[in-house]
Amino acid sequence: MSISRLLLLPLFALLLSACSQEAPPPQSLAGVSAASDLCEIPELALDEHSDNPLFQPQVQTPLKALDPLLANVRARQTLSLNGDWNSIVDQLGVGDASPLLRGGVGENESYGPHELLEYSFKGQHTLQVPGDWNSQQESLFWYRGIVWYQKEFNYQPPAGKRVFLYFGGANFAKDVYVNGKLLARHKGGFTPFNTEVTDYLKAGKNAVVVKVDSMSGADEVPTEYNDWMNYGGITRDVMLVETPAAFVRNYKLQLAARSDSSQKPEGEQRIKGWVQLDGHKGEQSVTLNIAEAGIRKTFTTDASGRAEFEFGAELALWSPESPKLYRVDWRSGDDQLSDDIGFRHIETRGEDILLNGKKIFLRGVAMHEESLLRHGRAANAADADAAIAKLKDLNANFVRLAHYPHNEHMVRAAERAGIMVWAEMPVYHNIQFSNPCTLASAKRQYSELIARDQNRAAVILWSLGNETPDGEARNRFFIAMAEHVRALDDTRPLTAALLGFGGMEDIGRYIGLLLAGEENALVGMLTSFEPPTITINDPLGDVVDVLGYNEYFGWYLSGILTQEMRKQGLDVSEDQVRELMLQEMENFSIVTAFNKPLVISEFGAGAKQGKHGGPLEIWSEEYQARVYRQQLKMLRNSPALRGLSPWVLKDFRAPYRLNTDTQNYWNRKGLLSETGAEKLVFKELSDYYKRLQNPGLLATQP
Ligand code: GCB
Repeated sequence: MSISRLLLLPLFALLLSACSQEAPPPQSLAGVSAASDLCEIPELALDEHSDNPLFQPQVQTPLKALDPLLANVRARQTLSLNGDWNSIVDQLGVGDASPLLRGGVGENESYGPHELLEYSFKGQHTLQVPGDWNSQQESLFWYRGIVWYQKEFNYQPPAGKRVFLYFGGANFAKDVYVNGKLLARHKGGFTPFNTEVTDYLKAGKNAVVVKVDSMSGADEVPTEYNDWMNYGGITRDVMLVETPAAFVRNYKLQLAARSDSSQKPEGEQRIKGWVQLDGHKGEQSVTLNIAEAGIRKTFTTDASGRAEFEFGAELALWSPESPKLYRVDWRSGDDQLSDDIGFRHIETRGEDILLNGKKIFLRGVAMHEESLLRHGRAANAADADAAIAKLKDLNANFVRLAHYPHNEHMVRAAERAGIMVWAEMPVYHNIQFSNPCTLASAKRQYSELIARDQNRAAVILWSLGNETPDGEARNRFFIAMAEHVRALDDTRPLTAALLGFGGMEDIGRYIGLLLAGEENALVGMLTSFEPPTITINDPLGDVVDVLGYNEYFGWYLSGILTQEMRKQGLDVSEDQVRELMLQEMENFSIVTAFNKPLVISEFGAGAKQGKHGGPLEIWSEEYQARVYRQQLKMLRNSPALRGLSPWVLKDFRAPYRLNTDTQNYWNRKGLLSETGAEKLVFKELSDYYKRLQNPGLLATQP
């Protein structure tokens, strides 16, 4: 083929087209926020059954809206509803209504020997809560749809107290019935919610029924089309939470952003925040006690129960080296609530990330919420401890909790262990960026996450999304999201994992010319060129504070380039391209069009643990380790680099991965196998991070 054709390789048209099925036409930003209420209209039951006389669709409307989230529920008096729940699989979605279902499964009717009722929880089907159904029953492994859950329990409602039913998370849409009444509806698989049940519980036997639908829908966050298993079910803790009639519902207690306290004396730390009561009458006083720091303050709320405050304090600051937490006690009337809270500053300045005013380098890894102790979703403190132990073995100080909010056990364990956290919303690839309901859903889920984690010093970054294709609607969506998140929390930088194709064609040309030069001495002699520079220029970079960037030069790119070169008539083998890519990668550099810190939020390669082979053998542990070695050398050329979270800690379930020989529906890019066995690459990365810990090395120059 001619060199000139090679120079014009449209290499990334291929990749771009995969991501560019643009959503409906853009709307004005004003329309986007104003229309969000529309999304609260309950969905009608399925019309496709309307010609079936036995199925009478009913509009099921919850009796009330969800109550604002209760903070730190595990520090309160609770009754756990974890354990075995009865279950009914409802593949056709008929459980909501039919004359033979007498109002639907949620009503939890019982029947006598002469009555016909076409559902019952009395069969032998149970599911463990918390837990996903896919990994509990073989017959449910691939199931995506509706399962009804039922739990009966004895309870004596405590006199004078209020009771809330709290869910740590359940995937995806839920209708919650208490003693036959539909009380609450929630959408979103990874954030907590609660509903007050004081008036709906009785002394003695009570029942909670939850309809869980694991299908999210094209207009939701996330959609169905993701590179991870859509684990369905009540995947996190469920409990009843008891409170006094008036109580502390939530609070924010963190150091003020430094810019915010710039008027204050140099070096003084300032705690800034708010407390929100529930059930109070008029103004009310609230006391905050942080005994170890000698802090005792009394605030008076306004009539809505809210008090805002800011005051100076002398505190030992939280950091990975010293993850100091203070016992914090709130008191108001009959209520008392304690928490363990760390205080630290996190900010960016130019290309640096500063923790407590000092430059840091994030030595991390990305992980999905999968247990290291068994198959399926991670759900409890033991799962969190197992993950933290591995992060420590890796000499990491940072974790990207991809691609959605992980459970609270994990975030709190990270905080105790001094692991900094990147928290993320599942705005993944292409969602309906122009749809106001999609934006409303993303905003609401972010509000729920912030309401849960705003006091966690470990959380240093709020990520808005992952690999979203550039476009006007997408940009407006993220501007609105960023505004929303910053209004709720201005103390943490925002990030997102960006796509960036600036420079990719240069890589193609560079590798192509080297190959052509190997074949043709004249080309080799006449060609002189510089190794490529990849420029991150996604306009989303303007919106966020820290630039995440995902790249797979040592993995996908060589395969794509080979195909493209062959299409252009160049007779190359994938081996040749891979070898050259791996040799040359260390000369590439990644720069950004923004004066902001860069975190390589993903890079990686697949390997089947136990498979060994030569340095070019795909799926071998050796090849994966080689990709890491070359990647790490390459990253020395990136002046803005301030952290890494390679993909990914452990092999994870992914129906996307159809190579039944080596993948078998697992994404094999883990440093650990699906059972937690270390691959060669684990040591490669842990040794590298060990070297970075060495104070003799400049933290920002790997
Ligand atoms: C990515 C995605 C991640 C995938 C990964 C892969 O860029 O962000 O969700 O799992 O690549 O393995 O291809």
